[in-house]
Amino acid sequence: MRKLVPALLLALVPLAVAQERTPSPAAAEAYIIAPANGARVHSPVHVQFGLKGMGIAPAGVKFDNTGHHHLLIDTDPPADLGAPLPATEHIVHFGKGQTETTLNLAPGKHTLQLLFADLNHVPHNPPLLSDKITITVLP
Ligand SMILES: [Cu+2]
Repeated sequence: MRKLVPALLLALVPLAVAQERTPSPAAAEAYIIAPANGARVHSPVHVQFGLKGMGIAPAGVKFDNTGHHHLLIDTDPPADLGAPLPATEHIVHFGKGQTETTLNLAPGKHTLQLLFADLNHVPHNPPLLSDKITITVLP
């Protein structure tokens, strides 16, 4: 009986650990087209999303080498990129396949960063994470 327990645990561990992350092509890249890093802008702020080496598909739609954009606003990427991204006011999903948005931001400094993710909102492996930009919203 004693031997059975570790055997069962070993059998279950791979199921619990195996996060299926969608692979991304080596040259794929997400980047912010606009605004430019360091830009001084007025709200509402128009943000344009750039993507190289992959395509856009709506959330929930399985198609090779695709995903949808997520905009990280005033936050760092989650520590665990193997889990679905939460939807919060700081992590905005563009699950319809949008490639731009308009943000209402309070005056002051803000950071923006793009994180591309698959149909299940899980970042690819390796992840497509843009440079983080800082902008200043003028009063
Ligand atoms: Cu998403």
